[in-house]
Amino acid sequence: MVDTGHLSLHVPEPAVRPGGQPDFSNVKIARAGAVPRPNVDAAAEDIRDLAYSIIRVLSRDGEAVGPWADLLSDDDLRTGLRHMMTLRAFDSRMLMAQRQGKTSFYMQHLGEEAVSCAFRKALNKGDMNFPTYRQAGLLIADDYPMVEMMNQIYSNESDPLRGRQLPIMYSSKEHGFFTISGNLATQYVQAVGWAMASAIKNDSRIAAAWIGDGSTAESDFHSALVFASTYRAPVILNVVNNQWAISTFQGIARGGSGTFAARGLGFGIPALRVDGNDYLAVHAVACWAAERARRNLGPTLIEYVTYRVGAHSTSDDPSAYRPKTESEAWPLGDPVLRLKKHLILRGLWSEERHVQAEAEITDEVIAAQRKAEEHGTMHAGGRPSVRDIFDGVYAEMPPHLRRQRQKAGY
Ligand SMILES: Cc1ncc(C[n+]2csc(CCOP(=O)(O)OP(=O)(O)O)c2C)c(N)n1
Ligand SMILES: [Mg+2]
Repeated sequence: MVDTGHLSLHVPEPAVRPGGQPDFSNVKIARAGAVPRPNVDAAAEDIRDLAYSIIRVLSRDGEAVGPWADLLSDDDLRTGLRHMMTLRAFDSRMLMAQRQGKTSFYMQHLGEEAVSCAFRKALNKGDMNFPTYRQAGLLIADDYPMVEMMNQIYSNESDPLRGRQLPIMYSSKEHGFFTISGNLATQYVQAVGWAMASAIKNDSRIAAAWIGDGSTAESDFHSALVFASTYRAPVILNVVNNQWAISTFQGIARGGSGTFAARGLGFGIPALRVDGNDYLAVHAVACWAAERARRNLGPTLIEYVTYRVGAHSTSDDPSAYRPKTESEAWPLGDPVLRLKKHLILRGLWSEERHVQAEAEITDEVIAAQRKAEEHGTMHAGGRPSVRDIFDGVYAEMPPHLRRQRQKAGY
């Protein structure tokens, strides 16, 4: 045995630092249409390659090609574009509202709109998402009222969560959107548990777990995979690889596994890697995984390859840790522009209609904002009652809390 006496740790470094030339040569991109579409009952070991490639439908020219194309109608596609544009407009107004002091905090989806918007369309009513803070498209694409989202962001008197959650941590049982937890990765075990419960009850509803690249380093992620694998839980295990976890590049959490999708293989879970900026590909892959779950074939792990174009949150400044022009160099493009191009190519859309739709959507968002602001913002107008702090946790309030509530005057 060789003993050099000079051990050292390997600490992965991002390819470029601020001031450098953006470089995505590490992102190996398969040609659109090149990756096969296996049967949904394929075994994980028979489709290993799919965890290392990237499933894509939209070509550079905007055509939908290959075996993962052709699931959506013309109307579905136009609606999908509208959802992504709405999420983008919503983000832009709420970022502004945060700068105006109307809320303390906001997190945007810029560049990642296709992931949550297209995924939602693969689920049925009654299915349950366990999202992170970057999947508001699940609500938008399910027609959850924007006013309710804004009421939550403002923590105003109409906030459905009564001021008890950080802004953007929505919750809606009816819309299949489980309460967001600020403690990353907890939702992964919850999703698998919920899916197991659904199977135990012989129900037909499935669950979707959501996590970011960075948070897969948490042990909850791995525990969830063990249970999903052992009990073949009807769950879709989503990993959104947007290249960054605040200031930490994805190479840290990924470690030596090559891709995040490959994590599934060690657990015997079929794993797919998909172009997260391709609305059609995301939808097709999500449908494949949903069908597996519904047919009781067990879990699927999906890695969405995308890029976080904006700052992590309103408390972050990415110029401190990545080149300012990095997003322009991102090779998978912009999800809104790519779907727009596809629709125009097929004669279903035009530049004029796009401009008009943008104006209509902005009006809708502003109208929702006005309505929400009638019920107050962070510093002005109506707010939830202090009494609400004490409600909604215990079915029967314990004596010490009752005493605290009395002390507070409620
Ligand atoms: C258990 C836990 N650790 C750390 C944090 C602080 N934190 C909030 S977001 C974040 C980065 C998460 O990155 P990623 O999982 O890639 O998701 P993304 O923000 O890119 O969507 C961190 C470290 C937290 N909220 N919870
Ligand atoms: Mg991330």
